[in-house]
Order: sequence, then C-alpha cells, then structure tokens
Amino acid sequence: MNQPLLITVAPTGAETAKADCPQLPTTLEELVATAVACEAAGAAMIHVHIRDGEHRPTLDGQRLKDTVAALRASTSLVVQLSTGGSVHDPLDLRLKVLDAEPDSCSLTMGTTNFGDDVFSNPWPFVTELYQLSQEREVVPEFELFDLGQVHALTRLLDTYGPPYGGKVHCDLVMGVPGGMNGTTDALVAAVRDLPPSVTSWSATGIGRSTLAVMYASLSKGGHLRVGMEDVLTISKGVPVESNAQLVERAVAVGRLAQRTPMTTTEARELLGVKA
Ligand code: KMH
Ligand code: ZN
Repeated sequence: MNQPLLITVAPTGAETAKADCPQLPTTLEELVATAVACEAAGAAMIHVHIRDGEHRPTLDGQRLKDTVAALRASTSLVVQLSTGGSVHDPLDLRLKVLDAEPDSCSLTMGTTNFGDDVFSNPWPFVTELYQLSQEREVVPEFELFDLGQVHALTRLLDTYGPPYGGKVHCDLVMGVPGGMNGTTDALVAAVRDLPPSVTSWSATGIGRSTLAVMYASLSKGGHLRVGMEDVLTISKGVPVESNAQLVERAVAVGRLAQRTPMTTTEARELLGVKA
C-alpha cells in the first residue's frame, strides 16, 4: 500500500493583506474555524502565522500562546508555529516563538531573496534556533527555499545531531522569487540532495507553481503543503474561496495517486511529535 499522505495547511502567512483578501483567516476565531474545516477535509498539520487586532502580522507572545491553546482545544492537528514570521520581524522575536510551546516550528535553512525583500536567516540564527528546538522539545520542520539550503541542512545535522523526536522532516518551498524554481526538475534536484537522515518531506509551490509542485511531489513519494499562505487562486483568475477548498483539492489529487490522507495520529508518529 502507498504511504498515507501528510497534508499540511498554511492558511494565513504574513504577506497578504486582509483588505486584499477578506477570506484570509486573520482573527483567532477565523483561524480556529479554518483549522476545524481543514482537519475535517483531510489536513493533519497546520502551519500558523498570526495577525494582530488590525490584521497585521505579529509575533506577540501571548497571542501565540492563546492560538496554540485554541487550536489544541478545537482540533487534534499538529500545531506548527512559524518562526519565519514576516520579513520585517527581528531575529530575537522569532526565537521567542518557541516560548508558546508548539508541537512543531518552521526552521528555514538560510537567507533568501524574497520578492523585493530579504528573508534573513543567518547561520548563527539557524543554529541557535535549532538548539533551542532541541532543548524545548519542539520538532522542527526544515524549510528549504533553494539547493544551498539543502546542503546547509546536511551541515546542521552533522554538527548538532538529530532533532527532538528523532525524525527529520523538511518542506521544499518552491517558486518564491529569489528561491528555487517551482518545477519538477528543481524538485527532483532538491530531493536527490536531501541528507540520508531525512525521514519525510513535503513540498509546496507558490502561486502559479502550485499544481506542478503538487504533482511532482506526489510522483516522487513526497507529502503536500497547501494553503492561502502560498496561493490565492484555485485556477487562473479565480480566487480561492477557503483553505478547506485547497485541502479538498490536495486530498482529491492525492487519491488519484493512491495516497490516503494521513490522520493526525499518523502524522505525530511520522514527525516524532509528542502524542
Ligand atoms: N513569511 C516568510 C518571510 C516560515 O513560516 O517559516 C517566511 C515564511 C517561512 O513564511
Ligand atoms: Zn510560513
């Protein structure tokens, strides 16, 4: 039987303004309702960015804690907090995200040009965040925006040992202007170079690369991340109605590849997250 399919939903991100996309979940109530709908549709993990009272990206510690508690109260999804935040967030606040005690945290393996901005991840920050995740018993998801970051993951694991939980899960974030291209060829190159200790990987294609990356990932035996952090149209010129719609599409495409959506219990086992 084919391996069950881990579907991660990334519902909000830090880049899209609520004013431009009213269906983007930016309040806690909207985020929880989204999480419930996406779990019912087949997601097993949620990658969370939060917003303040004016819908702007924030890393406010109390809001992060409240968000983790609310998601745990209403779903059994694996809760992954973004430590990437927005391109404007300082590194010290990004480290403090772990104070909210999520199941998992994103951990980007290097600095990337990000459209007209720079998503800053200097090596000393990467190593400090990684060691903090080990200490705090938070499972990292290594975000890989280019091939150099795949190489950096090998260096990190060789130097600092395995993550908390003993599994190594990464996510290829493809098609960011400044990162690797969102194509099958780029995905094959990145997967070929993953360190042998990687136990699972997913991929997401930003914007118009979303379907190409989804098909390529399934074809190479990978998992999927979908959500309005990464894409805002369901087809050319047609806005996404909801995150659940994107999860439903991933489930449907996964089923064509004979991959059944993974349960949250299976996802915890796959990722080495506390039960
Ligand atoms: N918002 C981007 C600058 C992550 O969540 O760790 C970074 C990002 C990656 O979304
Ligand atoms: Zn993110």
